[in-house]
Amino acid sequence: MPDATAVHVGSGKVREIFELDAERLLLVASDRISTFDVVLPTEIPDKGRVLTGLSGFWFARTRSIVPNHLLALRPDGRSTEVRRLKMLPIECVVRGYLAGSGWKDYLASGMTSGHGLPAGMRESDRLPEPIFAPSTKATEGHDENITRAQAADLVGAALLARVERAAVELYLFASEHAAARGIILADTKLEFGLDERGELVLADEAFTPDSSRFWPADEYEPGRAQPSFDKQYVRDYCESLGWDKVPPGPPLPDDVVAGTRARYVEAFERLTGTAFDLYLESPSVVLA
Ligand code: Q0Z
Repeated sequence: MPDATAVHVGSGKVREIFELDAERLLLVASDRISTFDVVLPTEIPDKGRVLTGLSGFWFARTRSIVPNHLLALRPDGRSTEVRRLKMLPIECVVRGYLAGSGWKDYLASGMTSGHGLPAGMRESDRLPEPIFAPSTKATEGHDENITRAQAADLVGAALLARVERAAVELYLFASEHAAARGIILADTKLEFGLDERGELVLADEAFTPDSSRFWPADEYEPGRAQPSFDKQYVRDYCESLGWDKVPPGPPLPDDVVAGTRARYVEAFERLTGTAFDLYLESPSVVLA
């Protein structure tokens, strides 16, 4: 629970945002899970702590690439105090593999986000180099891919160039770290803001399974959609029901909840090298 004085200022599908004072916000990650864009009625215990710990881990390790908004991780393991920034009006997707809307764009046009790609690529293939794919922030529904020219109209060409360099460098760092631990970080969505001095700052969450596609490297097989490291049991269960993917979503049985929790914890432990129980005792271990 946030302080009695914290004012709720926003909700995401699975997170809440509170105002602490003029300079600081509190981000709280719940245990809610969404699949096929629908939040399910059953929670995954500790999912919010896994995602908060992972973000903290990446923020601590990427500070020398770009400064970030993190001020403190609270003892509950699911709340972070952050600097309040002037957020840029674009989402910064970096794609290392051809999946999701990148794959759809490629099939339709041979391009994605204005980048021409080699002919004959298969679904889930690794891209020759990571692609910066900005999108607009939709208030509801899906973010819409935009070209770099459109993104430059929104934030200015000079700032966009800084953002692109930072986003690609961050992706390269995180994807190399993850690959060495058996997790393919296929793509990621980053958000940036400007601080009071006009410095570019990484905000929101960083390289969590909710903001990125995590694929198990040992099951990687291009030419098809890849299983999700974290949500595959949930998707398979939902598919087995023949649910139409229109809300409300189905409740999850205990074995699907337990299997999914175990996958989140496994991703946390592989990527951070820290036992999740240690994180629960002392969340700041991931910042060391
Ligand atoms: C992030 C979001 C969430 C709902 C605003 N450091 C910052 N400064 C200013 N604004 C934000 C941040 Cl992170 C900010 N969001 C996205 C997060 C719940 C929406 F936890 N919205």
